[in-house]
Amino acid sequence: MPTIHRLDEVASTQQVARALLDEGAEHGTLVVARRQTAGRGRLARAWQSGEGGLWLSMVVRGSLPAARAPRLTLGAAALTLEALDVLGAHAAVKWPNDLVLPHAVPAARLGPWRKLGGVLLEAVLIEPGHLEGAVLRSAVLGLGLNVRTPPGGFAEELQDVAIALDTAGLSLDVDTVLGALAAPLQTRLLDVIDDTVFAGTLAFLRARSATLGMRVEVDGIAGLAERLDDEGALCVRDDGGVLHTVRAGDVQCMV
Ligand code: BT5
Repeated sequence: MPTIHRLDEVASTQQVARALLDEGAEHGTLVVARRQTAGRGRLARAWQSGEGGLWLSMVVRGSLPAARAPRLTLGAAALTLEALDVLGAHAAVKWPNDLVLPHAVPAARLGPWRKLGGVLLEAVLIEPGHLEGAVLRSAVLGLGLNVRTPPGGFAEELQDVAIALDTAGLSLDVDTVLGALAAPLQTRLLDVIDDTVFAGTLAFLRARSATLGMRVEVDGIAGLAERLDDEGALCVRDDGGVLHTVRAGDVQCMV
């Protein structure tokens, strides 16, 4: 199995994994840190990552059309749900990259959900293509999961956003969660390049979606999150009946 680098404190495991990738690390090399001082989400948003969470990044080497790169985010989310199922936590995916747990009190943006974790895919090498289009050759896949609520609770701005597995009654340590997730990510993530495997991933995600059937706002479009298309894009029907296909974005669930 590829190496798992366990570190104490880093700025971001994404940076460390990127450096390892640049040095030639093989696909599946994992970096895990107990704490991050500059953990990040998409669009340079901050990711709070004190002790008590699983903060990991994986070196990804493969070959898939760049337009299909979102498959990796969706595939990682599905593998995470499967691993959590085995541990006894039944999470859902808020399209495209949020892992969420249900919550009794509706909140702005998340509706009846709270964020347990998130997936972050950062492409490293995309080769321009000719007939077939650009090809993704390498990337760093990040995953953050709140396992235990930080002592004193989450930061003020995450009060109505974040949740940890312990709140759902699961008292696990971070290593147990890593143990359930590492091998599936290392050995199965790239399977989604295969159309048949990805169709299965999508079927699973449709059944475990926190988004489908909800009233949402995404990319300035408000409407009903109707379905995921064959590439995992979100199809939203606006109030005028027009169907919009959204390939990436931030979904706000209406309360
Ligand atoms: C994500 O971004 O959800 C992807 C998060 C990926 C974090 C991992 S940890 C290991 C690796 N190393 C890194 O530096 N990053 C990856 P996004 O969809 O943009 O969501 C970011 C938003 O989530 C923030 O703006 C906050 O609202 C919220 N947030 C921040 N920290 C959180 C936490 N610990 N738990 C729940 N929500 C959080």
